Amino acid sequence: MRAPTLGARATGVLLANWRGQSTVPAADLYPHQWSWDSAFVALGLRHVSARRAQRELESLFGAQWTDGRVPHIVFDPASSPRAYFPGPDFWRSADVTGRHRPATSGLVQPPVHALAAWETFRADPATARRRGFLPRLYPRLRAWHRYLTERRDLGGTGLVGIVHPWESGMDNSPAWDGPLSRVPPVPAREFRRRDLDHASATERPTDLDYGRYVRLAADYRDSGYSDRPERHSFAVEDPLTTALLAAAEDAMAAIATEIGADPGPHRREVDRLRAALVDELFDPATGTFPARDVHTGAALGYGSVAGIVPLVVPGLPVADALLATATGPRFRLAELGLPASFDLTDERFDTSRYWRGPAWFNIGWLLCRGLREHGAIGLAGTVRGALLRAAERAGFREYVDPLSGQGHGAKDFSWTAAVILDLLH
Ligand code: 2M8
Repeated sequence: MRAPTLGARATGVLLANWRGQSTVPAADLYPHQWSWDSAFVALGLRHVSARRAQRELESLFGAQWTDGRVPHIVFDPASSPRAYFPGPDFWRSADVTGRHRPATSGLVQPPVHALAAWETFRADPATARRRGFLPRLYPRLRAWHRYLTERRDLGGTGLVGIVHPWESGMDNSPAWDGPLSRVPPVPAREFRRRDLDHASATERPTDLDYGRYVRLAADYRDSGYSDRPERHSFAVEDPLTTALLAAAEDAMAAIATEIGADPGPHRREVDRLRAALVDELFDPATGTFPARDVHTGAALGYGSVAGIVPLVVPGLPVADALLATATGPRFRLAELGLPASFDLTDERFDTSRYWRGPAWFNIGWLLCRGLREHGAIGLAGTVRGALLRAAERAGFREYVDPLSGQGHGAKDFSWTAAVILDLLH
């Protein structure tokens, strides 16, 4: 018998991680629904079952708060409350939402959802139209984006801000070391990490990082999830979140056109967000978009790959500078194909510790899209080929060493399988 193809194996992972209404990122390490994971999952799942991909996004938006926020975790009541820390008892979302089911966290994650919704629609317009997929999701997506632009403009500059490293999706990126160092950690004895039951401590954030994550999340919860910047010891204007919102607004223009709404406001949002990014964050000297600390004004993380992901924004006027950064010594993208999550030449670069260097498949997918968007077709092909080869060799790992391709983190990781499946189509 012939070995199953890469595509068949990717499909197998998505089927195994499906929980009836949504997909878990990884069975043991992440046994609930995560916000941006679901968006990437939908991008792959649409090739397996367009209906299931639609459900993935609908179930996530079913947990949306009345203020518009889409929580970063939606807890699966079928999974033990102790399977993941911090679990539902920590976040106490019902105190704010008044709803006990579903229990959620109160943080958010990068807004890739409208883009995923549009791509999901395109995979099977007939089923989507029959189910009223886009007309039902559109007002929810609008409320989500409004939450980000109104409540999360923490610096008053038009950029989108985050109040916790978990919101960046790139939890322990060296970019956050500075602002995080000001946060008094909760002592490690006061909480029990569950991630270390399933993953090697050398590949995860440290206990000190976790103590600070817990402090920030507890303070946010205790403030009733208030978004006033002075309430937050960690407040950062984030290029990844802002760029993905711009790309999402571009998708919203397409969605609006499809359902007979006015695409104009969405196009203007793309223009506004693009201008805010370029005017406020772009650094010509380093050819990248560093994040910015709202409290000190300091530029953070010139080395984060988040600074080149704004290539996904259509019509970005500084795309050439980002391309030069991507292919220069700090990322060596043309040579490696795999996108390091942090500057290879920085002393904090680490080949195997989570978001401090390893290459991630969702970031690779976003870069492929952004490179194509700006005409760098050859480089997009190089990245695609490297991602496929890495998955072929290492399996659907959570992340890989960008230099050797060796796999790390969770196995059978959903978004890895999903974006690989999408890249095969
Ligand atoms: C990681 O983050 C969670 C917290 O949200 C964790 O470490 O427990 C990050 O890689 C994040 O980007 C991802 O969405 C999540 C689930 O895959 O795991």
